Amino acid sequence: MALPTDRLELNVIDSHTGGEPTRTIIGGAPDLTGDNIAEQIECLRAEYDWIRTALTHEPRGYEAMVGALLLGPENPDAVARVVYFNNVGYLGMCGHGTIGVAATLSYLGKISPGEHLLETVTGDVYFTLHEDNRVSFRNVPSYRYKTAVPVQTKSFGTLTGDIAWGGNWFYLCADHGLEISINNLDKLNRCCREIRSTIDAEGIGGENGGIIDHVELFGPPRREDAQSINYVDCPGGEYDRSPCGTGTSAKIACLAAAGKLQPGESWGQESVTGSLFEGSFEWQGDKILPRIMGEAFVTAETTVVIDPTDPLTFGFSQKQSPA
Ligand code: PYC
Repeated sequence: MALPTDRLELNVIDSHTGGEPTRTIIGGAPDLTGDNIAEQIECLRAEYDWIRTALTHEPRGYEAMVGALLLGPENPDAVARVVYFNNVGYLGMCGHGTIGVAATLSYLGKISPGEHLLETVTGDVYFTLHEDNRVSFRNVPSYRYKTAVPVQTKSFGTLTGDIAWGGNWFYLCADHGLEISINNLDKLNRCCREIRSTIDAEGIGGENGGIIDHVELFGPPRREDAQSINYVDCPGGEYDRSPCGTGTSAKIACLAAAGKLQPGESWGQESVTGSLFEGSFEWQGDKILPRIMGEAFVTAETTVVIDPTDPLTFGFSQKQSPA
């Protein structure tokens, strides 16, 4: 990777979805080579990874930030192709990011209420911008892969959880015994770190060797309109401030597989910060098509200056990259 030697500007719109930030790049990014989105992501990773680090690390960003790079779509009916990234790498799908991108496109006057198509590396995602500015999206096919998988931890004993796909791979656990609360972040984080380290050490994975890079802990909700509260540990060691769109999809896939949620029935998923996603599903063969609804608000329009004379222009990280 060659770092830029000239001063550059990246135009971004920041938003938050239920507290979780999305930084959408709307200008200044270089053209990516590649015949498809997977090749374009490879080009971004190999040639321009400094864009990711500059935008999601201090001092120009912070590590909870999820980035979204908008590219021209292949399908003329799609509003954009989107690549999601975070403080340690590139994400398959991102639910809160999809809601954030929709709010950003609406803020820019590029879309009106109605249904729109986004291309992601995990497949096509249709989202609906509602009249009240809320956004729902139909996620990629999701499914429970394994049930009641035991994982030993040093501090929390042997836990059990399901493994499910919701656009990313999740280990979903409810028997951790911890309070899911913003006042308990250190223990929640430690529990997820220990689960991740056993999963990595024992080679526990998703289908076809898929890497489980998200851990989701559940508990009884505080909100009356929710059925569950979650704490979601993301690949870079940050927690999702929102209920996590792909995590809620994975949860709904597990509920559907267990016969605990019926098609069309609503599931209120509260986040550790108290925000809410509403989810439901329909069957597609033996998988589900989840529909997730949430809201996002634009927080800033920013020109990020990449100044090669600044020794910290490409950011510094306090987190370790996942395996
Ligand atoms: O909402 O799917 C999501 C997500 C993944 C990582 C952070 N948010």
